[in-house]
Amino acid sequence: MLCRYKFAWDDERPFLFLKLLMSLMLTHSAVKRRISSEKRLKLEAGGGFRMEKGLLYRGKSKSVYAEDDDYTCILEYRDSTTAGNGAKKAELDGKGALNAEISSVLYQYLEQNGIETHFIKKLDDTRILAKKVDIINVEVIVRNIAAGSFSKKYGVPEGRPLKNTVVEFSLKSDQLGDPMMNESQVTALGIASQEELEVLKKTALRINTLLASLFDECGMVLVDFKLEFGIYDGRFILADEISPDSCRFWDKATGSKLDKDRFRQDLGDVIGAYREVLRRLRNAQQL
Ligand code: ADP
Ligand code: AIR
Ligand code: ASP
Repeated sequence: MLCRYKFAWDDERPFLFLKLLMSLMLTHSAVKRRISSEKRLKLEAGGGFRMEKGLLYRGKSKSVYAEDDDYTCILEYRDSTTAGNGAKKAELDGKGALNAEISSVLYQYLEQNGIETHFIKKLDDTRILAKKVDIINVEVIVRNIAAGSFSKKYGVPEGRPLKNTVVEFSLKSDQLGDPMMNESQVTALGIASQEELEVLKKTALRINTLLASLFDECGMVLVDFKLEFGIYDGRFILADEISPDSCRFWDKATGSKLDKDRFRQDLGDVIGAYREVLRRLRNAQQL
């Protein structure tokens, strides 16, 4: 019967059929979109459909809350600790408060030295008020001494000084394991332009100089660290945190690790080390 059907331009039946098919397809994709956005909210807010009031994002160790305006947000530092992009997890009593304080002290020091950061003020032990930024999807890693993934990837013994400071970029993606990217990959994906990368590198190196000097005064070697930048009012500013969770610090005299490697490598007394970092920073003349 279908074979005998003859099409005529004034016959509306095929068009009615097409219209029906299209509306079915549109309904299907709208439902799919709704389900996937609900799934995303559920994942980002930590697994429950009922979201905590004002919660914009629940990360592995911090939560971001909305403020009444569009320009600020509240960052809450939690005790949750992860390594290997979430593969290993623990709750470490007091870590949130220690990181909130260490990061606040360091961001105020950077501000005093001409680096614009998202830090506005500390609200209480674990929460800070920050400028709300659009995070750039690359992590900027600065290395002074070989350690961690650099040592592993290139077969270099941990602790070997590097002939020049290394600046690396990696895609901010837990699912993909934060893969390292070269500059042409960052620009090819439209994450940042070459000019913007130059600004990020220059700022990261300036931050390295400032922090290395401060930590040296505190009897610690700044081995490496990770930075995140965001766009605020059309400018790149430093966001996220600088803390023992995002840096490697070694005691200058003994080489003892005073950062999240204690958790990653099961060295014990993680909180004792973080407390020691804060104690030394509080005694620093430069602050
Ligand atoms: P992750 O997202 O890797 O699990 P966190 O647990 O630290 O990391 O979550 C905090 C999130 O908040 C991060 O994704 C970070 O990029 C984002 N963030 C940090 N500072 C700001 C800010 N000022 N404005 C908006 N988002 C921010
Ligand atoms: N880092 C990278 N991703 C998340 C974090 N916190 C930090 C590490 C380390 C530096 O970046 O804490 O200070 C380099 O990490 P890695 O694993 O590449 O050697
Ligand atoms: N920041 C990542 C995590 O929290 C990677 C790491 O620190 O090992 O899992």
